[in-house]
Amino acid sequence: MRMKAFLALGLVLYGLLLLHAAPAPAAPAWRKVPLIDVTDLYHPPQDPGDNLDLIAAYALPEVDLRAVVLDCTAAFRKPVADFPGLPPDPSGPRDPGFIPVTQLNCIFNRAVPCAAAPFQTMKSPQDKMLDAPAFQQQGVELILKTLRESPEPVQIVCFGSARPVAVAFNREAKLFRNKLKRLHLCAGASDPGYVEWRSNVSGRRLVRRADGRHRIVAAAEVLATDTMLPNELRPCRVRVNDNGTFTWEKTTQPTNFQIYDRGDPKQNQRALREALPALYISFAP
Ligand SMILES: [Ca+2]
Repeated sequence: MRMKAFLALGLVLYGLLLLHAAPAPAAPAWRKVPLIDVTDLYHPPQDPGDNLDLIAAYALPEVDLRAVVLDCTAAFRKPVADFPGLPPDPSGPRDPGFIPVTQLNCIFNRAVPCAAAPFQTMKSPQDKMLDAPAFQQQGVELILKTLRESPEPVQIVCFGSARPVAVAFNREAKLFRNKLKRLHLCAGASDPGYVEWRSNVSGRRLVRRADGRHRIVAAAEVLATDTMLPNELRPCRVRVNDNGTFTWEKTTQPTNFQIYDRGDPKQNQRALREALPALYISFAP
């Protein structure tokens, strides 16, 4: 995932997080998690992580995927992408990933609605982007429609920039307060360096089996001989810098913020390199 619009949106992101008066309780194991997937998925592909994230949203039985919102940025639609702060990328042009979403709807026999969000950056943290072209309004409207029509609060995973969510919030903040259960942001950067944390796979555990293999398994499938690797949301305090970086620390005090704690990053990376392919191979549409 690229930093892109995060740099200008820090205050909005954390304003959104503040919507939650208290951490939401985990959904019962028998109940699917209603979910909106906001992704900077392009076609042709740009970052294969977005394709794999979306496959997981379709394939995991714990997830009820309600909508896909394509968060694409104008600079990446050019033959040579020229987003400020990133090296020129001559492998374009790219467009919103409607084709891979259509392929997944076919493969998984689903009809998940999909729409594109605005391509331009917000003019201010309060921007509702009502002046964006009609085609690009549809992603924002799809978020609001999905929240509005859901009988239960919905979770949003955000693997692109937070722009579509921020704009939707700016338009209907009350709806978000009533219908957004949890917003999972892959955003910003924390010390040391740029370590990016991906959203958890709901209700699953990353384990090292007795024979040394790493696997992502349902909680009920954890064996007594398994070693559980850290992979939990922890209450934290956050300090955001103007350039989009942030620092955080665990807290036992009341807080609206949580962060994924995965222990030693290198150990986690080694485990996921083995466990993630095994998880994807297990998917059977
Ligand atoms: Ca991404």
